[in-house]
Amino acid sequence: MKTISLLGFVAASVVASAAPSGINNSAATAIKPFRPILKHRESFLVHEEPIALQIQASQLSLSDSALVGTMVSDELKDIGAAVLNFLGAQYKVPTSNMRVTNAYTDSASGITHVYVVQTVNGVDITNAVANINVSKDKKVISSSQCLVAEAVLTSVTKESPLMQDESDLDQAKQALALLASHLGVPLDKTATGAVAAAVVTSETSGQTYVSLETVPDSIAISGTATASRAYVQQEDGSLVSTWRVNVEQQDHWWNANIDVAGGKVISLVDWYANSESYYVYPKNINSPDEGTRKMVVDPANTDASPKGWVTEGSTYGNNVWAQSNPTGGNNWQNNHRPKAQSGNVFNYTLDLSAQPPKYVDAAITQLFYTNNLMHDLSYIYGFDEAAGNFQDVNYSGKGADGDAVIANAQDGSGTNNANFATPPDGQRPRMRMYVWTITNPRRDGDLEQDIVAHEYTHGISNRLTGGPANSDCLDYGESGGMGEGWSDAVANIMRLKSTDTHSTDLLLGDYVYTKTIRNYAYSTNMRTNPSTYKYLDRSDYQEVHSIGEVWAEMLYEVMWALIDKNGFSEDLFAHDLSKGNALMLQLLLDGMKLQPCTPSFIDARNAIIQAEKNLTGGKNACTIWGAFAKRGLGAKASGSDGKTHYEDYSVPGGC
Ligand SMILES: *[C@@H]1O[C@H](CO)[C@@H](O)[C@H](O)[C@H]1NC(C)=O
Ligand SMILES: *[C@@H]1O[C@H](CO)[C@@H](O)[C@H](O)[C@H]1NC(C)=O
Ligand SMILES: *[C@@H]1O[C@H](CO)[C@@H](O)[C@H](O)[C@H]1NC(C)=O
Ligand SMILES: *[C@@H]1O[C@H](CO)[C@@H](O)[C@H](O)[C@H]1NC(C)=O
Ligand SMILES: CC(=O)N[C@H]1CO[C@H](CO)[C@@H](O)[C@@H]1O
Ligand SMILES: [Ca+2]
Ligand SMILES: [Zn+2]
Repeated sequence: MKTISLLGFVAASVVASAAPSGINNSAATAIKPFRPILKHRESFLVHEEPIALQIQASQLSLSDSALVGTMVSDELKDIGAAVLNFLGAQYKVPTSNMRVTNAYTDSASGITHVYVVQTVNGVDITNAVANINVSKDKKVISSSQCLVAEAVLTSVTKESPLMQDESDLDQAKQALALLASHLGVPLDKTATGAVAAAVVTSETSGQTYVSLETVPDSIAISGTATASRAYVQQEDGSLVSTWRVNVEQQDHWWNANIDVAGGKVISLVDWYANSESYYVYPKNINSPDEGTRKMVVDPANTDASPKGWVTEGSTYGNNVWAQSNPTGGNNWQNNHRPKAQSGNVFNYTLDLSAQPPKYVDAAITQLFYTNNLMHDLSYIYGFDEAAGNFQDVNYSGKGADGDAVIANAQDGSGTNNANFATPPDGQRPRMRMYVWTITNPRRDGDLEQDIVAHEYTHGISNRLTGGPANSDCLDYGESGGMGEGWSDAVANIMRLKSTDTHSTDLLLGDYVYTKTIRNYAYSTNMRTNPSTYKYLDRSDYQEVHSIGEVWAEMLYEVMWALIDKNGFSEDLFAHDLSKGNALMLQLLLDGMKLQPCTPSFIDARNAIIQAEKNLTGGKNACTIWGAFAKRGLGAKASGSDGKTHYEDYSVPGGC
């Protein structure tokens, strides 16, 4: 493994050590909400022909408990009753086994929303629900439901829904104890015995539940919890009788369903916004030069990061551990990380007129955010677990795990640079971001997306070229140069805006360095950026960053040619491959997987052409050839490391 830096002219002084051992497994063990994924859940139905409800004013003999309480008008009650009849007829389920939990008419749209839950033995089946939308003229315009079939309902043994005796109170306590173990704060027998339990009837809802008192603080901050009877349908639609236990902790408010007989937690919901918020420069703002920070809520992509980005309350999670490292040393596990406010809110002051150490928490947050963005984006485009990506836990079971990125903000081992070290799959890569001394106050690379994107892309290209286990494929010469080039190219794709045109030039590192850190701006104008294939023969173009600049410029041409032909996607995360910029990113990653170890420019170009052929059947082949040919890497170009590079400006026959 070697450490690859952003710039050629500053050598990185510290070589990354092998993956540290003894890593905390907390990313894997954090308590996360879950629920049965119902196989029979019906997707949201919009009724093209709205279905008229049979409203029979006040004539339906529904028991009071089937309708919501005092806030509901007679008209809503009639609609509610008619909705229950509609569901009963439509899905062949007994209306006596349903109740309306809410019904209200939206004052703007005039649509009435009716929410229904199924019941058995007078107890709610918490996840057997239906939502029905009713138009002003009392027609069902749309609906969704995951109701339990009648046969399942009748199979449930009759039992008393009310908790009247000692054995019920005891079960409620056992349910609390089972939840406590699940939450990692077990209650022993004595502590369970010390919990006081009593049956209470709510004055507002009339519902009966067990109130649990003298609960240890570790489980419930208030010392109290509640438990009530419920049923839950499992993935296959069968029912399990549960206790629904509600406890509030410091940073969570759990509502759990516990199968006491089976000794396990069936579902777990966190009423605390199970969310993550970051006050950061969002993905369309490359640096402080382009705009201000915003609160970004729940940015994690659910395919790429199904359990979110944050493990718990600080800047570490399954994809990246971000921390400061002012000494520049090799330790990182116990380095400083900002602590989030309750509910994973990361919001720290950033005064750009101060020196970077003054805003280190904002910097670490930004670095954490951008690394996770890179993880999710590259995952969507095929740098996933099987392809050797960077994750502590590989949810698919594919690829090697235990290799989330170590990302050091304001690392003290250097200045005016950044670097990334990529060991093989299963070992942690390390990103080090430095402070830049060009300006006063100094500027922090953590705040500049193109720099972080450049570094992360070293990880992508190294793991994808030659397979996840081989990190030795992009070492020096043309392949090492293209390693730099792909990193600039991905940074460019990410920062391009819908308002940009051919006359927009992109300057890598322009926030920290105040101008481009490369020889030329990235531009489709031959005068602004004259780089061509022949440059690889120049004595001043033997260093990887210079070679990479030529490659990135060619890719910049390809990107624009694809955008010209196919249009621009505002959101790369939508993975809309019919658009030029998204297609470009896809072809780059696909090409990396196809190309050989230590590829030449010609190999890498051919891999991109082949990837495109495989993806679209070659619809853009001539477009891509044209863009490469513009910079001298046309059909008859030849050359490789140690050999003369012959330019060619032609495209293959047939184009
Ligand atoms: C109707 O209800 C569904 C949930 O079942 C909801 O997602 C949808 O937005 C509602 N439609 C209208 C038109 O209000
Ligand atoms: C490791 O986990 C423990 C709790 O299990 C936690 O206190 C500690 O901070 C974790 N280490 C890191 C580096 O976050
Ligand atoms: C961020 O925190 C500051 C206080 O430090 C607060 O004034 C501001 O409203 C918060 N911003 C957001 C978007 O929550
Ligand atoms: C070719 O494309 C198909 C989908 O069109 C994809 O499944 C396959 O992985 C691709 N193969 C290569 C070698 O890129
Ligand atoms: C090859 C490898 O390490 N696979 C692991 C992927 O992750 C799963 C779950 O974390 C492990 O069980 C596998 O061993
Ligand atoms: Ca991995
Ligand atoms: Zn680099």
